Amino acid sequence: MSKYTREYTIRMKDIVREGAKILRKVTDPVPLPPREEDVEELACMLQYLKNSQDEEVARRYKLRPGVGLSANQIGLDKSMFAAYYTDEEGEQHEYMLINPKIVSHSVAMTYLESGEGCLSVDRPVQGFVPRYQKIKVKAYDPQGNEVLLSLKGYGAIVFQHEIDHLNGIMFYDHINKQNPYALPPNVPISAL
Ligand code: UDB
Ligand code: ZN
Repeated sequence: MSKYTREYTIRMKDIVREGAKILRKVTDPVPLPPREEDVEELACMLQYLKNSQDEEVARRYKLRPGVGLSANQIGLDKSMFAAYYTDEEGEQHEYMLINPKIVSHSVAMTYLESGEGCLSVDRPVQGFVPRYQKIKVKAYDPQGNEVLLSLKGYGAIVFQHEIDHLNGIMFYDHINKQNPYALPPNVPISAL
């Protein structure tokens, strides 16, 4: 039995911070169908996100409210992430995804007006993080079934942030080094 059973509550102390090597390597693919242990870990990751967005629970356990969490952020070298967020239309979404890959994306880009942060980064980082406005993602669900998802806007930003983690990429790698508020030229890009 792994450390991350259904009973196991992920806390801030379990979240790996920048500087750790595991955040800079490409994570290993998860063999399919996933083992029960992998699925339990994913469920714990999703539960962290739900707990962290519940004001009472977040206060009691001092959780930073999160919308996405990748397995390497809790020290697991596995290609999987959980996401839990409300989109710009007010729809709530939750995902537990294994071996996700972006299979296509729009030319148009977007970025969060307020910039991005990261549960693994304990300092503010200024600047715009350009992301594709729309993406199609191929992944596997906890049952081991292939899923093809279309994301746009905020959901697309969350997925790109998490899929980057699984490839050892941090959000600030995308910020322009000369001017953190510069945006890619010759590309349609609008703020979110
Ligand atoms: C986050 N949270 O979870 F609109 F309830 C960020 C942090 C870094 C600020 C904790 C976040 O955006 N929370 C949020 C936003 C809302 C409503 C709400 C909670 N992440 C996830 C992360 O670090 N994953 O690895 C960073 C986001 C920046 C862009 C997408 C992911
Ligand atoms: Zn992050």
